[in-house]
Amino acid sequence: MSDNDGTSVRAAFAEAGQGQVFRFWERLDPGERNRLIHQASEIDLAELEDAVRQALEQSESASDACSDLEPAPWIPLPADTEGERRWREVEGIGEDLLRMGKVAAFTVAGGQGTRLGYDGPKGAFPVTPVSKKPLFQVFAERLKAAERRYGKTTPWFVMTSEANHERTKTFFEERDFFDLGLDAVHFLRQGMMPAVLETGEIMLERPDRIAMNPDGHGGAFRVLTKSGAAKNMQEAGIEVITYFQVDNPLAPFLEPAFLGFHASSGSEMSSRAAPKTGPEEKVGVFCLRRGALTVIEYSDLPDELAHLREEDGTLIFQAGSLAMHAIDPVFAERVGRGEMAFKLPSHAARKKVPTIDKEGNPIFPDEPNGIKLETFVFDAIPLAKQPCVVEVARKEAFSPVKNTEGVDSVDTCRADQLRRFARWAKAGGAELETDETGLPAISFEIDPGFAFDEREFARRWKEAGEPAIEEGLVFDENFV
Ligand code: UD2
Repeated sequence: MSDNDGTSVRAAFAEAGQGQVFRFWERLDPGERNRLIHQASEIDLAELEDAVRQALEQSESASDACSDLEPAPWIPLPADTEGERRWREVEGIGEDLLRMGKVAAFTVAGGQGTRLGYDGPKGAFPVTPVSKKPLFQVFAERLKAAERRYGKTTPWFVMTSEANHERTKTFFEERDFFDLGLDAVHFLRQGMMPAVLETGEIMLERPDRIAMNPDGHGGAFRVLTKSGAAKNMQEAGIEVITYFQVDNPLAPFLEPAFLGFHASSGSEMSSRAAPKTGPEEKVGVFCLRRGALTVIEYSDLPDELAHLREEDGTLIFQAGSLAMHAIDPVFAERVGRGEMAFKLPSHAARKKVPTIDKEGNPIFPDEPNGIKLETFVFDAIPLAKQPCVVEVARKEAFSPVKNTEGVDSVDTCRADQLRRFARWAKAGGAELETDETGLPAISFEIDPGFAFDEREFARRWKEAGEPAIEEGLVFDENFV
């Protein structure tokens, strides 16, 4: 702030057509004025204007942008011995990266989780079927298991936002960082953007407060750069950032084969995909647009393209994005700096934004009344060299908790975890009753601390004397 009464900030806002931000100025007390000026001075008005213009143009031209799309090629799961050989080869490359400590994990956990209606950081949500371990613990245990297996600590970066940063940190502190060690976990608070009206005017949440929201998961690049984390990673010899969302307890973010494909193809950003469950599934789709690999979000993919099918019934645009990527830290830093050729586009999300009326009384709208401006991490893919897409078996890798009921809910996630445990147990030789969907008749749990994958489960279960699997049994780190 260059002046005590905020004159220059207010003048800059007035000049940018945003003078309404200070419309209650006369009735604010000195403390409120200070807070508002402080908040306003953190907004880059030129960047905001750019973002608004672009986001609004993009909403208008979304269908044009889809006029020349083709389905994207991907590396399929191994289907024959040659495929298996190739996967084993790249698996070795990925294992070497883990062994040499060249991998960092990155979780986006800055979202507001409104659909789940959970009051707390989403990563604190109890997710496992028996011991109700929170999502963060599941990931921490996978990191621990990798450390035991490869002998190197994989640093973990957790992206938070203003709304949940403190609570997320406290959650980890109270649980002693799940034994990962204080130095292995890093919290990065993502940036915020003001909410705007269709006219581009900044909205107020209170007479002395601008309505702000997290800048989208694309903010990952910016915070990695601004905080110096991307640079520190490079100095520490990190070559791959393995990116995943906090809502998916099955996320195979340390799977060596994927890391290996990424590293061996010279890719700056690689992604995982699985065939969509149907045209309506709410996941983005990998496409080629004028030859460039890109993700088209489900809401932007025209219905007629989403429903196109091959003769055998498979969807033509079938490569669903599961929001898992491998990213080169040098590339991340370049995107985070936001220079011309590496600038992520802004998207407009029309949402219910708590605001105030002309008199300053609070309004909690029933309908969308404002625009949140966000960038998306997958918009970096067309900016990357040699981006590649690698298939993953959905049942092993993807079951997000997003809703209280229905698809992607607490129940579907619980059932998918149980199906995975049952598959591993049966493959290892255990007797277990399951229904036609593979759901076991009993609830039990295999924690990452016990087994990292199916092969490890079989070995440890045998070593433990092939115990019978009963209701409520938890195979955890200490199980013998
Ligand atoms: C996302 C993808 C969708 C598909 C699906 C898979 C988008 C726009 N769509 O849908 O294509 O891959 O996931 O599950 O991403 N987050 C932040 N900061 C933010 C906003 C979000 O950290 O400012 C995190 C959030 O905590 C969550 C993740 O990003 O972990 C995804 O956000 P979402 O739940 O809004 O995305 P969704 O389910 O619409």
